[in-house]
Amino acid sequence: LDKIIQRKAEEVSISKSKTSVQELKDSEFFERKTFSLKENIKSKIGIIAEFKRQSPSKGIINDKVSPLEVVSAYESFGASGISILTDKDFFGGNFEDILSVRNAINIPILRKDFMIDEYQFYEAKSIGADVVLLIAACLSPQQVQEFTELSHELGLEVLLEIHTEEELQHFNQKIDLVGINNRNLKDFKVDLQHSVNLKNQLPNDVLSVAESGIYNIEDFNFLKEKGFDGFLMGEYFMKHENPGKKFEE
Ligand code: IGP
Repeated sequence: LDKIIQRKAEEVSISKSKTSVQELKDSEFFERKTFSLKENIKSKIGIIAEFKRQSPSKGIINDKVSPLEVVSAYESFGASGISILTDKDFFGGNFEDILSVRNAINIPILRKDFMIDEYQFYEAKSIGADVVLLIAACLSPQQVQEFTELSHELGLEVLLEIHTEEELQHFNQKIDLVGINNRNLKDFKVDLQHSVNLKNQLPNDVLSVAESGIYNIEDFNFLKEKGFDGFLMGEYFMKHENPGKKFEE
């Protein structure tokens, strides 16, 4: 994670030198009205289906399919929202993956990246994202608060990702959704019961999302029964030749 953050800081400083915040504000998508993931989690099945080509833990998952075909299928089979990785170096994503699908679907898109600088929130809005991920392990509670306020000014919702009890401190009332990562980003181990225990320490009225390592219907049903509102799933769909088809099943 430290390595990713370090690389991300370099990437952001390069982007800043190439494109100003004003130029981002001038983009076609900057003024658009965003879709609400909060609303869609409540009104639909709750699955946030992810487009992910590769990851540090799994290597290449699927590099044969296009974002447009995959996310259109996710939408048509009832996904509440879409998650798209925009990190290039570690996850093989890019902005084009969001830009190329934005006008084709009518459900919220989460820009999945490592957000460490204000600039990236303007960027997220300019490429057509509706929601951003804030990873507690990369940020101070103060930063989470500030980035949440900025996101709301831009019309973006915030999904705060936590994994440990200490990270509960990063929660504040303005946050839209709390994601509990079933996977430890340090050793990649998945522990669903750990997530349930953490969830039980959150205020009751907060929308919760179980993230990662949901590999079968039993996992999904277990988490649903324990009260999770949302389910962020990537590999389960992406490792199939036809990820949208997998969703349908
Ligand atoms: C999806 P999975 O195990 O279903 O492919 O996981 C998603 O939760 C995972 O990609 C993820 C992630 C992250 C990726 C969760 N938090 C933070 C990058 C950064």
